[in-house]
Amino acid sequence: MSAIDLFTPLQLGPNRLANRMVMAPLTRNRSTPEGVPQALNVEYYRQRASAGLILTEATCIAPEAIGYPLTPGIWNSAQVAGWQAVTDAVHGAGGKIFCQLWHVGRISHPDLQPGGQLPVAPSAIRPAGDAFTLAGPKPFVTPRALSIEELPGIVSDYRNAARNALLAGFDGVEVHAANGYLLDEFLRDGSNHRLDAYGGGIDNRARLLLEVLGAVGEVCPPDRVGVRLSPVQPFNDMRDSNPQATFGRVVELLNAFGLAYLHVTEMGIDAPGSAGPRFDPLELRDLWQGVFMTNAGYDKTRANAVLQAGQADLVAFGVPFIANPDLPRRFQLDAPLNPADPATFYGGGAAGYTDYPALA
Ligand code: 8OZ
Repeated sequence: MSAIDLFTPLQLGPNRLANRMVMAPLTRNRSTPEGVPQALNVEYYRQRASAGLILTEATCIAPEAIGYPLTPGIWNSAQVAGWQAVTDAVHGAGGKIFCQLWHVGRISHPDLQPGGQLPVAPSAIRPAGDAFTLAGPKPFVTPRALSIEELPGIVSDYRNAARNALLAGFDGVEVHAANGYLLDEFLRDGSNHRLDAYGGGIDNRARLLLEVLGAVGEVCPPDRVGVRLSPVQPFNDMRDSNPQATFGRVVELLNAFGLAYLHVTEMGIDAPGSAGPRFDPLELRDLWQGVFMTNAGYDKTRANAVLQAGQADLVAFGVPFIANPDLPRRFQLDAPLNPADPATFYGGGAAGYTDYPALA
């Protein structure tokens, strides 16, 4: 047991976090059609600057990385300018903010791709389910397997996006390697059936992620880079035959990079019908030699308990930050929380986005 709680500051590389409460990355589908953050998005993030650290919504690294309408990007100068207004607002309010770098892989649709092309993936395996297109849900298509010659281009897109993130004033970046998107599709054996150096054994499946981190590290100091993993997240038709072994080895490999933190979401751990392979996130915590961020369904009591037990150093809160822009203050005062309205999570305007009230 320790005296650390959610309100104990944390030095994270060069960034001093005022508290241990992280705003989780939250897709809200309210950018312009060109993927540019706008004034409404600036206001949303500014309202939430009392989080110790804000992780942006997943942000596309290239036009091919897009899988949902109205999600932001960070590959061009208009997007960088849009994000600069966000980071200025958050910094002006005393906060810290990292940009989450995203390539959706197969979780897309030709309607959302440049030139109507097929989405790309490690292997040509169609996920069950529907893509969200501007015309509504449409069944996922079978993606095109990336050739080995194309992978340096993907790595380079991550490097470019990280460089742009720093140009836009972000305090760091989080590489999104979770939830069934491209990097996670490489990590897990349900979606990666490759026979080359990027498939098969775990070290091969982790190769693209490690190359991405190497490239991002060329333009952004590693102590300003985090990684998000989701070992048992079934979302997006994901599975792995042995998540404990896969992600244990991934974490061992990640130790070499001197990253700011490792972010592990426990989503899916008690999903109905997921009595699949055994998984204990604490084993990853023990293997990891740096700052450990946990996530998924925590409230104040459970979050303080894991911090005090040394089972995590940071806790990311998603839905509570949607509905409570001043969540740290509410936790500090034990004030009641606003309930969140799922009907306004994805898409729309200010309603359910910037109109949740702060305490008087
Ligand atoms: C919900 C809806 C759309 C995208 C993730 C980026 O799961 C997402 C996402 C979540 O990481």
